Amino acid sequence: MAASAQNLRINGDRLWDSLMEMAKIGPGVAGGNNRQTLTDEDAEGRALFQKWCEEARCSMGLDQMGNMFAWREGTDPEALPVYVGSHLDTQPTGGKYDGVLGVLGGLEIIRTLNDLGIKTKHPIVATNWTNEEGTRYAPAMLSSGVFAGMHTQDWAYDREDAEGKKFGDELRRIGWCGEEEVGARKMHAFFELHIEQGPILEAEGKDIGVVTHGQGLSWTQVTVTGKDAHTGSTPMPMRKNAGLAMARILEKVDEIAWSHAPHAVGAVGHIDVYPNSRNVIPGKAVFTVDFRSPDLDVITDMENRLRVAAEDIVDEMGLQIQFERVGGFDPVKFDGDCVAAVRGAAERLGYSHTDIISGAGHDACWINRVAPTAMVMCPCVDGLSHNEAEEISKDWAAAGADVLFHAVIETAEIVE
Ligand code: HGY
Ligand code: MN
Ligand code: MN
Repeated sequence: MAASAQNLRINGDRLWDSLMEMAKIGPGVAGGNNRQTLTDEDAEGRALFQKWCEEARCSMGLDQMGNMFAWREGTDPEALPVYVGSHLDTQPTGGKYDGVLGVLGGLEIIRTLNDLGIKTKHPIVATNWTNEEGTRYAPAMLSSGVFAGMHTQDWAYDREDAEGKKFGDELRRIGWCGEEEVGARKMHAFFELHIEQGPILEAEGKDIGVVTHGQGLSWTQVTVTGKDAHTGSTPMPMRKNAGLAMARILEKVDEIAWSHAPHAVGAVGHIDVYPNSRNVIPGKAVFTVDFRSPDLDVITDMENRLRVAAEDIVDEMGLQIQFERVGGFDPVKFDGDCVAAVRGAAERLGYSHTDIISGAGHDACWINRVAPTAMVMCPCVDGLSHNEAEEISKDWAAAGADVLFHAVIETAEIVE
């Protein structure tokens, strides 16, 4: 990269102000955000992102999964674009930065190039992927998954939320269903800036995570069926308690994950008990087991052992059980050249950095299957995320966006 470009920096104040402005949309109850996918709040956040992109003289593309693509022209009409983005949807008790930092970091690159009057050979496209979180509609990374050919659009449209509302209906209801075929776009490369959502970078005093790999994920929805009965008058030996069976299975999830420590994790975050009445023994329990590891064999072992343990538990209690795989992806190795561009940018800019494996899933994990892809991470306070108290520093946000900026313009090639 030309010496003149070495010192280019994004505008950290403008990035921070945009983060705080976006955070006002779909506020949580404790300082974070509840801007779940395909809600009116999501629609409002999309509109604000579109407004900012149009002010930055981008043209906005929208595909049939609601993925948003803000296009900044390059000088070579034949050159494939460099895409850069993440997601604007949040968890119900989400933070202000998970996903949003990556989308607005991409926009900040375009704003900075406009300020400096810099042209690039390849177009640059700031991107918002619909429903990364997978909280209202499983699985996570749904729309980047359709884009990468991992799910069909029909299957995605049929996904239902807890109230039985279908994804496709809700996307049309909020007015963000585009005409463009999903996945038709071809990319020169894709970069994603994301908070680490774990404690490593902060603990090691590093400003930048150079993400070489992403751990794999497995989501299995388990349904245990027993029998509703009176909690007072039903003798203990006669009970078919699905809630109790679930509790015993959750213990097994934890035990199995610990057996693969330190490179595996497991938990159950989604639990529904029916009829969920104080004086009715639950006749049904539905819950999702989330297993993760950088090693696919470990994930498969955890899935198999849990199934055997859960079947033993319900057999002994005289209950029934069903398993449904509702999400997952194999461990990911990001593109060597893109990872080198990230690492080189951190070194040139003088930011402390370390290679890291992403503990969380990201849209980049799917896009990596259809385009050269890499990620940049910044620390987050106490490694906390998927919690309204999620926090980063303004300096961390700027450092991450600076490294993203240099990796992107190196790949998009500045035209002198
Ligand atoms: O589940 C994940 O890892 C991501 O935050 N959706
Ligand atoms: Mn995220
Ligand atoms: Mn998240």
